[in-house]
Amino acid sequence: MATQTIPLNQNAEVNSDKLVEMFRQMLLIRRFEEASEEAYAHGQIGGFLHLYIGQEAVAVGAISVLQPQDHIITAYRDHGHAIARGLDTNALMAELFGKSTGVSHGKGGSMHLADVSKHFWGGHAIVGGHLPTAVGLALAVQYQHQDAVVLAFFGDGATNIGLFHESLNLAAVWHLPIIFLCENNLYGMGTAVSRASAAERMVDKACGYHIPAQQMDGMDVVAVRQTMDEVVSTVRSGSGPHFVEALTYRYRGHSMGDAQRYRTSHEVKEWEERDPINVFQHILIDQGILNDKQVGQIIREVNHEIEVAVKFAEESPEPDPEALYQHIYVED
Ligand SMILES: Cc1ncc(C[n+]2csc(CCOP(=O)(O)OP(=O)(O)O)c2C)c(N)n1
Ligand SMILES: [Mg+2]
Repeated sequence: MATQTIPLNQNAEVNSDKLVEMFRQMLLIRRFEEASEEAYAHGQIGGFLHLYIGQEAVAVGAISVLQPQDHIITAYRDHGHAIARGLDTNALMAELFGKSTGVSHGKGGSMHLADVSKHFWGGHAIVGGHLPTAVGLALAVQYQHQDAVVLAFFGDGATNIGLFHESLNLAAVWHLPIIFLCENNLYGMGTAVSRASAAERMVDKACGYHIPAQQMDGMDVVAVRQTMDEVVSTVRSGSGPHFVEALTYRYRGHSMGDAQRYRTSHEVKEWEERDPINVFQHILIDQGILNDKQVGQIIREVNHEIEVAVKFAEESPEPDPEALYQHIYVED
């Protein structure tokens, strides 16, 4: 592999190893979700399953600039964030299958992936419900003088929830080290942003709280990394909260079984032409960072990792019925 760098800004460059790793992670997320889609169709996964396919560049680019001590929290479309944070794909797939070897012992499922050892605080099903928790994490960072920042992911729909506004307000009042990262994929379930939100640019909602805000191309992993590199450094140096809006798109329905009558297949196709993985693969090949053979090798390795994860999930035991009484709050 040729050693090359792609300039990000005056202070930061990404070397070829990092670029290849970001490519591998996006591919891993895509294959993980394609495999989970198949397992869902076979009845091996139950409940809700919200796929992140199309949005991979956001999680991978943003999380690539974090340090291990930084905190991440997200909503129910959480597979991509968990994989980008380095959670084990065996334990993640087992969680989707509801098995005891899952990251949440099979009790959380797709929407509640978490690993506290990696400062990955989940996976939350209530739209906007995790944002006060994100602010609480940032308050703890400030109070305990941790050398960390909090990165909170949420969708465009969450910005219409009261908790979102309370969270931005307190984060600004307390000058907390938090980055609000809104993934604007143009829809909240079957409702277009233009039909649900008075402000169509999510960044405009941060202005009322005097929080600096910017948009970025969420289909371009290098652009995401560049923006987030600057934002995370600023927040780490004590600037107070920042807001970033990633312009992105989900290729699949909101959840499994969505008939998608609210959008045309032409619209989906247009976004697929800007696919973050395909576009990045071409850039890496054009710049001589990878050749076709090396891309093939990465694809084989990723496919193998996912096959292993599915087998692990299939062969893992169901949780013991006794486990129903563990990890709950009880009063004697
Ligand atoms: C408080 C609350 N209201 C409604 C729902 C039902 N619901 C689940 S996902 C969703 C849409 C949210 O859209 P968005 O925030 O844009 O995230 P995306 O699904 O696009 O990633 C809704 C309304 C919920 N889970 N919680
Ligand atoms: Mg949305």
